[in-house]
Amino acid sequence: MSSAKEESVNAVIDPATGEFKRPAAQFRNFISSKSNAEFPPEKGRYHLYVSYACPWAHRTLIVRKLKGLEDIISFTSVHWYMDLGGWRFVTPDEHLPGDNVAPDPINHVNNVRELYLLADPTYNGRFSVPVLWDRKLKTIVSNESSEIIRMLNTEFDGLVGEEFRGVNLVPEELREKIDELNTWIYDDINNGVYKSGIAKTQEAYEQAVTAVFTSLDRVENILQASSGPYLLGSQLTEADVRLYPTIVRFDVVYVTLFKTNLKTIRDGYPNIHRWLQHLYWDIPDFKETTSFEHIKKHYFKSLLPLNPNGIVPLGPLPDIREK
Ligand SMILES: N[C@@H](CCC(=O)N[C@@H](CS)C(=O)NCC(=O)O)C(=O)O
Repeated sequence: MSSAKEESVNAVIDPATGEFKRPAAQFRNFISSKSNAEFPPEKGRYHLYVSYACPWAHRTLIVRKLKGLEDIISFTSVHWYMDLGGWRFVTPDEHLPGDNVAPDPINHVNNVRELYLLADPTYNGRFSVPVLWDRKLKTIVSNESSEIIRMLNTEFDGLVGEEFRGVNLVPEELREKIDELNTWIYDDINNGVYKSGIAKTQEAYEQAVTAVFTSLDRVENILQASSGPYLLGSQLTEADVRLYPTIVRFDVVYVTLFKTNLKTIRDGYPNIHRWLQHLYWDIPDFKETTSFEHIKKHYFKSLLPLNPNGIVPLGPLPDIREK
């Protein structure tokens, strides 16, 4: 018998092949500093709704900090538990770890679904995070993390402190290389772990898990040959930011829950491991946006078809090794 939860996971499974297919996001507006833009950059106007557990939302929290946007764009994280009703905000009496895990301070709704319906009562897509909300027009600017981080990277430079104007995660001379890395890292690693974990046939799983490890091998070689600590040498770029949320979840969640268990990062990929430890321990923006409690509880307790009793593994310990 298939539970309602399984049906919700089945909604994105290709019935012919058993493969997981992630549907495209539907709110695709851009904040722009060009004159007469519908969504101009403004201090205090935009709010990010995220989950600390979600790797796509995690990117937006990292870029918000790297770009010095903490006083310009506020944020709220939902509860780590995503049930059949989707993501919900905590109630005033619930106290979870992490900054800004709070009841919705802007729209005072109970859950992310209600937020989407405020923006568009006819909306019939997925109720996903992250959501970039416009307080002024009371609508969703974007629910696509890859585009949100591009806006944060460039469009607020007139408002951020001087030291952050020089931070450019997609410098023009590296843009092509970043886009190329992003494409296969998204398909095979960021989304690849989900394709492995949610596959409904042995073939779909094996194909996905093979792609995950082929591409991790490729990342390992790139980092080994790199002239600096990052994927593209001495400069931290968007490609590192987009890879990090998956790698930091890899050993603690994906290896067990998603069966991506041919190797671990900590014992199988010395260069990726060193890169991960550097980002986590040396650049506070990465550690401060990483909550292993939200991450582990979310995956092991919300994706119940994969872990029916909702038991959260104690290991691996530590979550991430000291350098
Ligand atoms: N295209 C989106 C994908 C975001 C996404 O899939 N978020 C997941 C959580 S990790 C979600 O909110 N899922 C809820 C749902 O599909 O109902 C992005 O990158 O922003």
